Amino acid sequence: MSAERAELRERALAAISAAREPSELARVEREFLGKDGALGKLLGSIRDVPPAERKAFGEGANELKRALEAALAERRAVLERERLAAERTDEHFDATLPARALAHGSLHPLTHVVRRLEQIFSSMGYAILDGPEVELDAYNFEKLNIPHDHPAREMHDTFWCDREQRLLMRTHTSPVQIRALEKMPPPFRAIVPGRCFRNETTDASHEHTFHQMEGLVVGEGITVGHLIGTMKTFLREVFQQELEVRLRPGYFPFVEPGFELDVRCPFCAQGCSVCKRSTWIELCPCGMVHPAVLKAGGIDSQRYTGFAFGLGLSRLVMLRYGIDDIRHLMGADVRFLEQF
Ligand code: FA5
Repeated sequence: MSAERAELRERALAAISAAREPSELARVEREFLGKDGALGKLLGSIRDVPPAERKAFGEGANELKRALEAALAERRAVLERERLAAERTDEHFDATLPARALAHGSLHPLTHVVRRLEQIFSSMGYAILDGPEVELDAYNFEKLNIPHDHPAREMHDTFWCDREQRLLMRTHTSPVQIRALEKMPPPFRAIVPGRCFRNETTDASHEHTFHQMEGLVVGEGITVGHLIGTMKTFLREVFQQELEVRLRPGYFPFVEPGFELDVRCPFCAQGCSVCKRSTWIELCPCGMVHPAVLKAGGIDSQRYTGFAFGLGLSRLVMLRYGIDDIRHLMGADVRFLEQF
């Protein structure tokens, strides 16, 4: 019997190491270890073994089974290694190719500009404030000296959230002026970068959602001179050159006097497409805080004065990076954003 087992072992091991394909190996496995395989037949012959030798016979058969299983596993691993090696030398595989670069995110141009402005104004002692985007009519209009029936409301095409509750999407960052006056005792300086919303038709220079940066300075003896000095300082920092500014009269119910501040075009001397050939660029509305606004914020308007400005941030970003259509800023086109 043991000679028969030895012969089976030899035959099976030879067949296993001769197998060149996993399918061939599977066939060898069936031939020797399968249900009707050679080893099964050998075990079936235990009936012909004298009872005294049956135990040894069974142990021998089991040992052979384990040996064949181990040889099969080893051969299977060898075939798998050979398959991988063959794949690696395949003509399409170039081990010298550099790995694909990871895609890095980039900051939005608005974020770049806001961060720079925050640095500049903080270095001048300004606090950076925030305010709600869903605002009360009282803060967006009433307390800013724009009562219910005031025609200036028509310039702010408003998205109403709830007309009964007088809740709206803020149309400018100026409501934070009142919130600051209510909370901060003068003297103080603050800027408020943030999103604003207007229900207007969009074009290359108008968006329904855009960014402004409010500025507010309140103290004793604040004058238009402080306003001009501040604007010139911040423009010098942003454009890295000394730029002339000019004030034209402008009307906003919450400032008196009110101005439009223009800046000399930083890109040309004789006129270009950015300044529409005028050499001046309209930068931001501003003015001296109206006494009615100071009063609405609980401030003594006899003692304190202040100036305020409302910088169109989206437009400053366009100017800074030479972007010709404001809709790129909120368009979420990655090809555009990746440039910054
Ligand atoms: C205001 O919003 C005033 N709150 C500004 C102000 C503040 C005046 C403090 C005086 C004192 P105006 O509606 O003009 O003003 O908007 C200010 C700036 O926001 C504009 O000059 C423009 O740059 C920008 N802006 C206004 N509407 C849009 C829009 N739809 N899309 C993009 N930018 C806009």
